[in-house]
Amino acid sequence: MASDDRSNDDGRGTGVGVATRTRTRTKQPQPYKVLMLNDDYTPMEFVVLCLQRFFRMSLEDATRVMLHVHQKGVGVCGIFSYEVAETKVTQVMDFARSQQHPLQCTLEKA
Ligand code: TYC
Repeated sequence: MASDDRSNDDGRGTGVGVATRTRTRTKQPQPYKVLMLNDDYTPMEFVVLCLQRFFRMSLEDATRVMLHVHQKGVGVCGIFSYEVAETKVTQVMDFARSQQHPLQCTLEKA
């Protein structure tokens, strides 16, 4: 019917409509936490640099997260899709290994 707001009739009397309805039951991607683990050897400055470089943290936020990990043993760097989380873990681990630091970074379901 022409007066129905939900009609997709093109209004030009052609009887032609456009299919605009789409399914809304899409699934959100499962989020993943990237975790930084404490160790006794990696310099604090290096951890702060990683948090700034790979997680785009300010110096203040990076220092706060690094100290949390240093004191509690583990801390969250951020929450991402699986693909992004895995990329961040690889970037941190590759950089740490290249500088011969034993820093460990991992991911888990949020
Ligand atoms: N515990 C390290 C030190 O005393 C610092 C450190 C912090 C290492 C956080 C790893 O994820 C880490 N030098």
